[in-house]
Formats: sequence, C-alpha cells, structure tokens
Amino acid sequence: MENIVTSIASNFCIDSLELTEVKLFGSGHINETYLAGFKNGDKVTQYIFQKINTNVFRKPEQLMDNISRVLKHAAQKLADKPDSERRSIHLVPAKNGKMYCYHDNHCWRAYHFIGDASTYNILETEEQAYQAAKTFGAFQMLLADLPGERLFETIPNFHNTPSRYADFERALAANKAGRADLCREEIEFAKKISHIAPVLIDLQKKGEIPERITHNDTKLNNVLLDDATGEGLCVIDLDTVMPGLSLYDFGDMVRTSVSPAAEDETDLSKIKVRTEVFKALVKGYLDGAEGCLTAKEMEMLPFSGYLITYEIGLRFLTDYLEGDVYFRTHREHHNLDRCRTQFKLVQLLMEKEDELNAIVKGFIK
Ligand code: ADP
Ligand code: GN1
Ligand code: MG
Repeated sequence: MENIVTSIASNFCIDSLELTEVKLFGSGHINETYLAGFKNGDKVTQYIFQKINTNVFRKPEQLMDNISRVLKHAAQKLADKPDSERRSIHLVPAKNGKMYCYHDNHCWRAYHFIGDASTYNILETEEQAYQAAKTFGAFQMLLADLPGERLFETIPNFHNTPSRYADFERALAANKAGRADLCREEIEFAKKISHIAPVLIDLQKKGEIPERITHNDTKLNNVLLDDATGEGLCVIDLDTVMPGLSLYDFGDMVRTSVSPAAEDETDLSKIKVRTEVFKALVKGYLDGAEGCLTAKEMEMLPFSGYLITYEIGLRFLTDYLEGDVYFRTHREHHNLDRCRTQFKLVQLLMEKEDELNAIVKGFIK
C-alpha cells in the first residue's frame, strides 16, 4: 500500500514524498479511499487519495469537471467566511495540469485532508442530525447560482426510481446468481409498493417540483462535523453532484439518520424511526437552505424518506440478484441484509407518515 500511494502521490503537486502514514479510509461502497501523511521538515501534511470506480463512473473526466467547477464556486463564495479552508474540500492539482491523473489505468484524485473533524455512520445525537442537514441545505444554496453549462449527469437516471424498478425486474427475470428463491419475501415487498416509484419523477415532469443542483448521496457519513464544536463543516463525496431533486437529498438523510441501526444490521428489531431526529433534519435542512423549498417540496418531505429508502433497498436487492457486482460487499449475503434493513425502514416510515406530516406542518409559516 505504501508504494502504491507514494507512487500515486508523485503525480500530484505535493512538496514532499516522505510518507509517515497511510491507511484505507472511510466506509463507502464504491470508491477506494486512502489517508496518507507526508513529512516536510518538521511538518506533516495529510491528504486523501481516491481511486474512482470507473465501472460505476464511466466518464471520470466529466465527473472531475463537475467537481472542479463546484469546488471553485464554493471556494469563491466562502472565501470571506471564518475558517473558510475547512468549509469546503479542496482538490490537489495533478502535475499534468488537471485535477486527476491516471495510474495503472485507474483514475485518481487527491484532496487536502480536513483535520479535527469526523464523519458518522450512525447518528449519536439529534444535534448531529440538525448540523448534517443544515450543511447539506447550505450546500444546495451555495450551488443555486453556479454559472455555466448544466452539470454532467455522472450516472444517468441515478435517482430515477421507476428506472431502478425496471433494473430490479430485469435482474429478477434473469436470476443470474440463482438467488431469487433466497429473497422471495423481499421480492414480494418490492412489487407490492412499486406504485410509489414514479411519484417524484412525475411531479418533476409536471413542473410541480423544480430541478436543482443536488448532492444525490447525502448519507450521514458524507458530511464532516467539527470535533471541537460539533458544527457541520462541509459536504464531501461529490461524485454525484448533478441536476436532481432536493427531495432525494432530504430523503437520503432520513434514510441514514432516523434509525439507530447500521445499514447492514441483521437484527431487524433494532430498526426504528426516531421522530425527534426527523424533526431535527427538517429544521436543519430548512435553516441551511434558507427556507428556499417550495410548498410542494415541503409537503413531500416525509414521502421522500421512504421513497429513497425503497429505491436503495431495490438497488441492494438488484445487486444481490445479479451476484454482487455493484456495491462492495464484505460477507456472503451482505446485499440482502442491506435490502432487509431498508425495506423494514420503509414500512416503519410509511406507518408513521401522519406523524411526520404533522411535524413538517409545524414548520410551515
Ligand atoms: P466514499 O466514496 O468511500 O464514501 P468519501 O469521499 O465519502 O468516499 O470519503 C471516505 C471518507 O474519507 C469520509 O467518510 C471521510 O471520513 C474521509 N474524507 C474524505 N475526504 C476528506 C477530506 N477532504 N478531509 C477529511 N476527511 C475526508
Ligand atoms: C453508495 O459510495 P457511497 O457508499 O457513499 C451509492 C449510493 C447509495 C449508498 C448506499 C455512486 O454510496 O447511491 O445510496 O452506497 N453510491 C453510488 O449506502 O452508487
Ligand atoms: Mg462517502
């Protein structure tokens, strides 16, 4: 690992290549992330190196073009804010004049490491939910006036739930990994509520909700919180920043925050909906986005939580049926375990819909 990372690092504008530490970092399912430190005199500087998964992101140049534009815009708008260097991530330029390089046919990028900050897979306090949602809301506001062309769609139809449902149907019909009999209950559940899949896309088509520049992977662990103050610092993992719906962003925060259990928990009795956390997410998102959501977007906030949870559950199920070809897995039925937590959470969120609607109503002026 040391040799590979040093060799990758030599392609970027980094002063010294005297490696002091290197480790695999983060718990993402797609890219490969390393943290490395390099010593220059008495000073150690840390960097994040990421190998972009080009099976998933087919056009890394377009993806990096998006990220470079977004981060340049963010840096300009945040320049006067206190602690501005930590309010956005910053790419390290490569020596080839671009913001990425190729090494052994793989595409790599580097970021300056933001220290004294952490990400969380499972929420520990309601305040964290508030801070994370506020940071994602503010990120959306920050990009509302991004100049230039429409951003590239780094994964076409990424949050097109009907298209995800069609992928599931194809995977089921093909039953390539021979696993359909192992997940009959989940297949039935997926079919039973398939009518919810087109709801947001249809509202967008009818012009009832607007397209915005959104993050599209607003997992709780994609936001850095300051270790000292607990404050939300910045959003990370920008590969899917592209045109999208704010509701999918809000929904993914619900999916990853309201339950106190891990995404791959096998004891389904641990899956819960903490309504206080939901309330903190609504408050945080509205504060961050400075109240810019439309009345229709507000109305659909509770729905978005279970729609995206359904969508991600479908994607885990599809990958299980296809033989684990997309998400990184660490045990045999990992994708099925993940699907089960998602579908359980969908059920619970649907049961609590009235209560969640009432919470949202409390925020409407
Ligand atoms: P993945 O696709 O693997 O989820 P992320 O971009 O989310 O990749 O990064 C993985 C982890 O690395 C994050 O959870 C975070 O802890 C850490 N990380 C990423 N970028 C930075 C950064 N610029 N500064 C500090 N930590 C970072
Ligand atoms: C993947 O890379 P990571 O772990 O942040 C996936 C998301 C899913 C998520 C489920 C590009 O995100 O869409 O919601 O797993 N990212 C991509 O945990 O497919
Ligand atoms: Mg991530």
